[in-house]
Amino acid sequence: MPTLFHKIIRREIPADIVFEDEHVIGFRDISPQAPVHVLFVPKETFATLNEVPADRPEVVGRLALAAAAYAKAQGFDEDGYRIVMNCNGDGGQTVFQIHLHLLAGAALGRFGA
Ligand code: DGP
Repeated sequence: MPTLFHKIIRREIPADIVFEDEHVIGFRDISPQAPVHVLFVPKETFATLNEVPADRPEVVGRLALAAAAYAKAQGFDEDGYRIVMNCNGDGGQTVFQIHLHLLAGAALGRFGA
């Protein structure tokens, strides 16, 4: 089932794309929760983290390392940043193509329920 994010990957709907390589695309979140809020999405389809097979850790690793590379390139590596992945309803996931949020550019508060 194609999601909004598949349409962004295929350039069928616009997005502010800030990162792309063979496996991952990164674009600004439409509803930013921090001064910098970028979503990193694999080009391969997985609805949630639950669907990533145990023998495919690179799917998640690539998202984390893409976020870290972008954060470093933007100068956020020393001050710091947050990466978050929501999974299913209680995790707050609303788009069912796996993605990692990168939040940066401000001191972020602790989070909880
Ligand atoms: P999540 O709740 O973890 O599934 O995060 C989905 C994020 O996707 C949410 O922060 C808002 C963002 N989003 C939803 N629709 C669009 C869109 O059309 N474009 C962009 N750039 N972001 C979107």
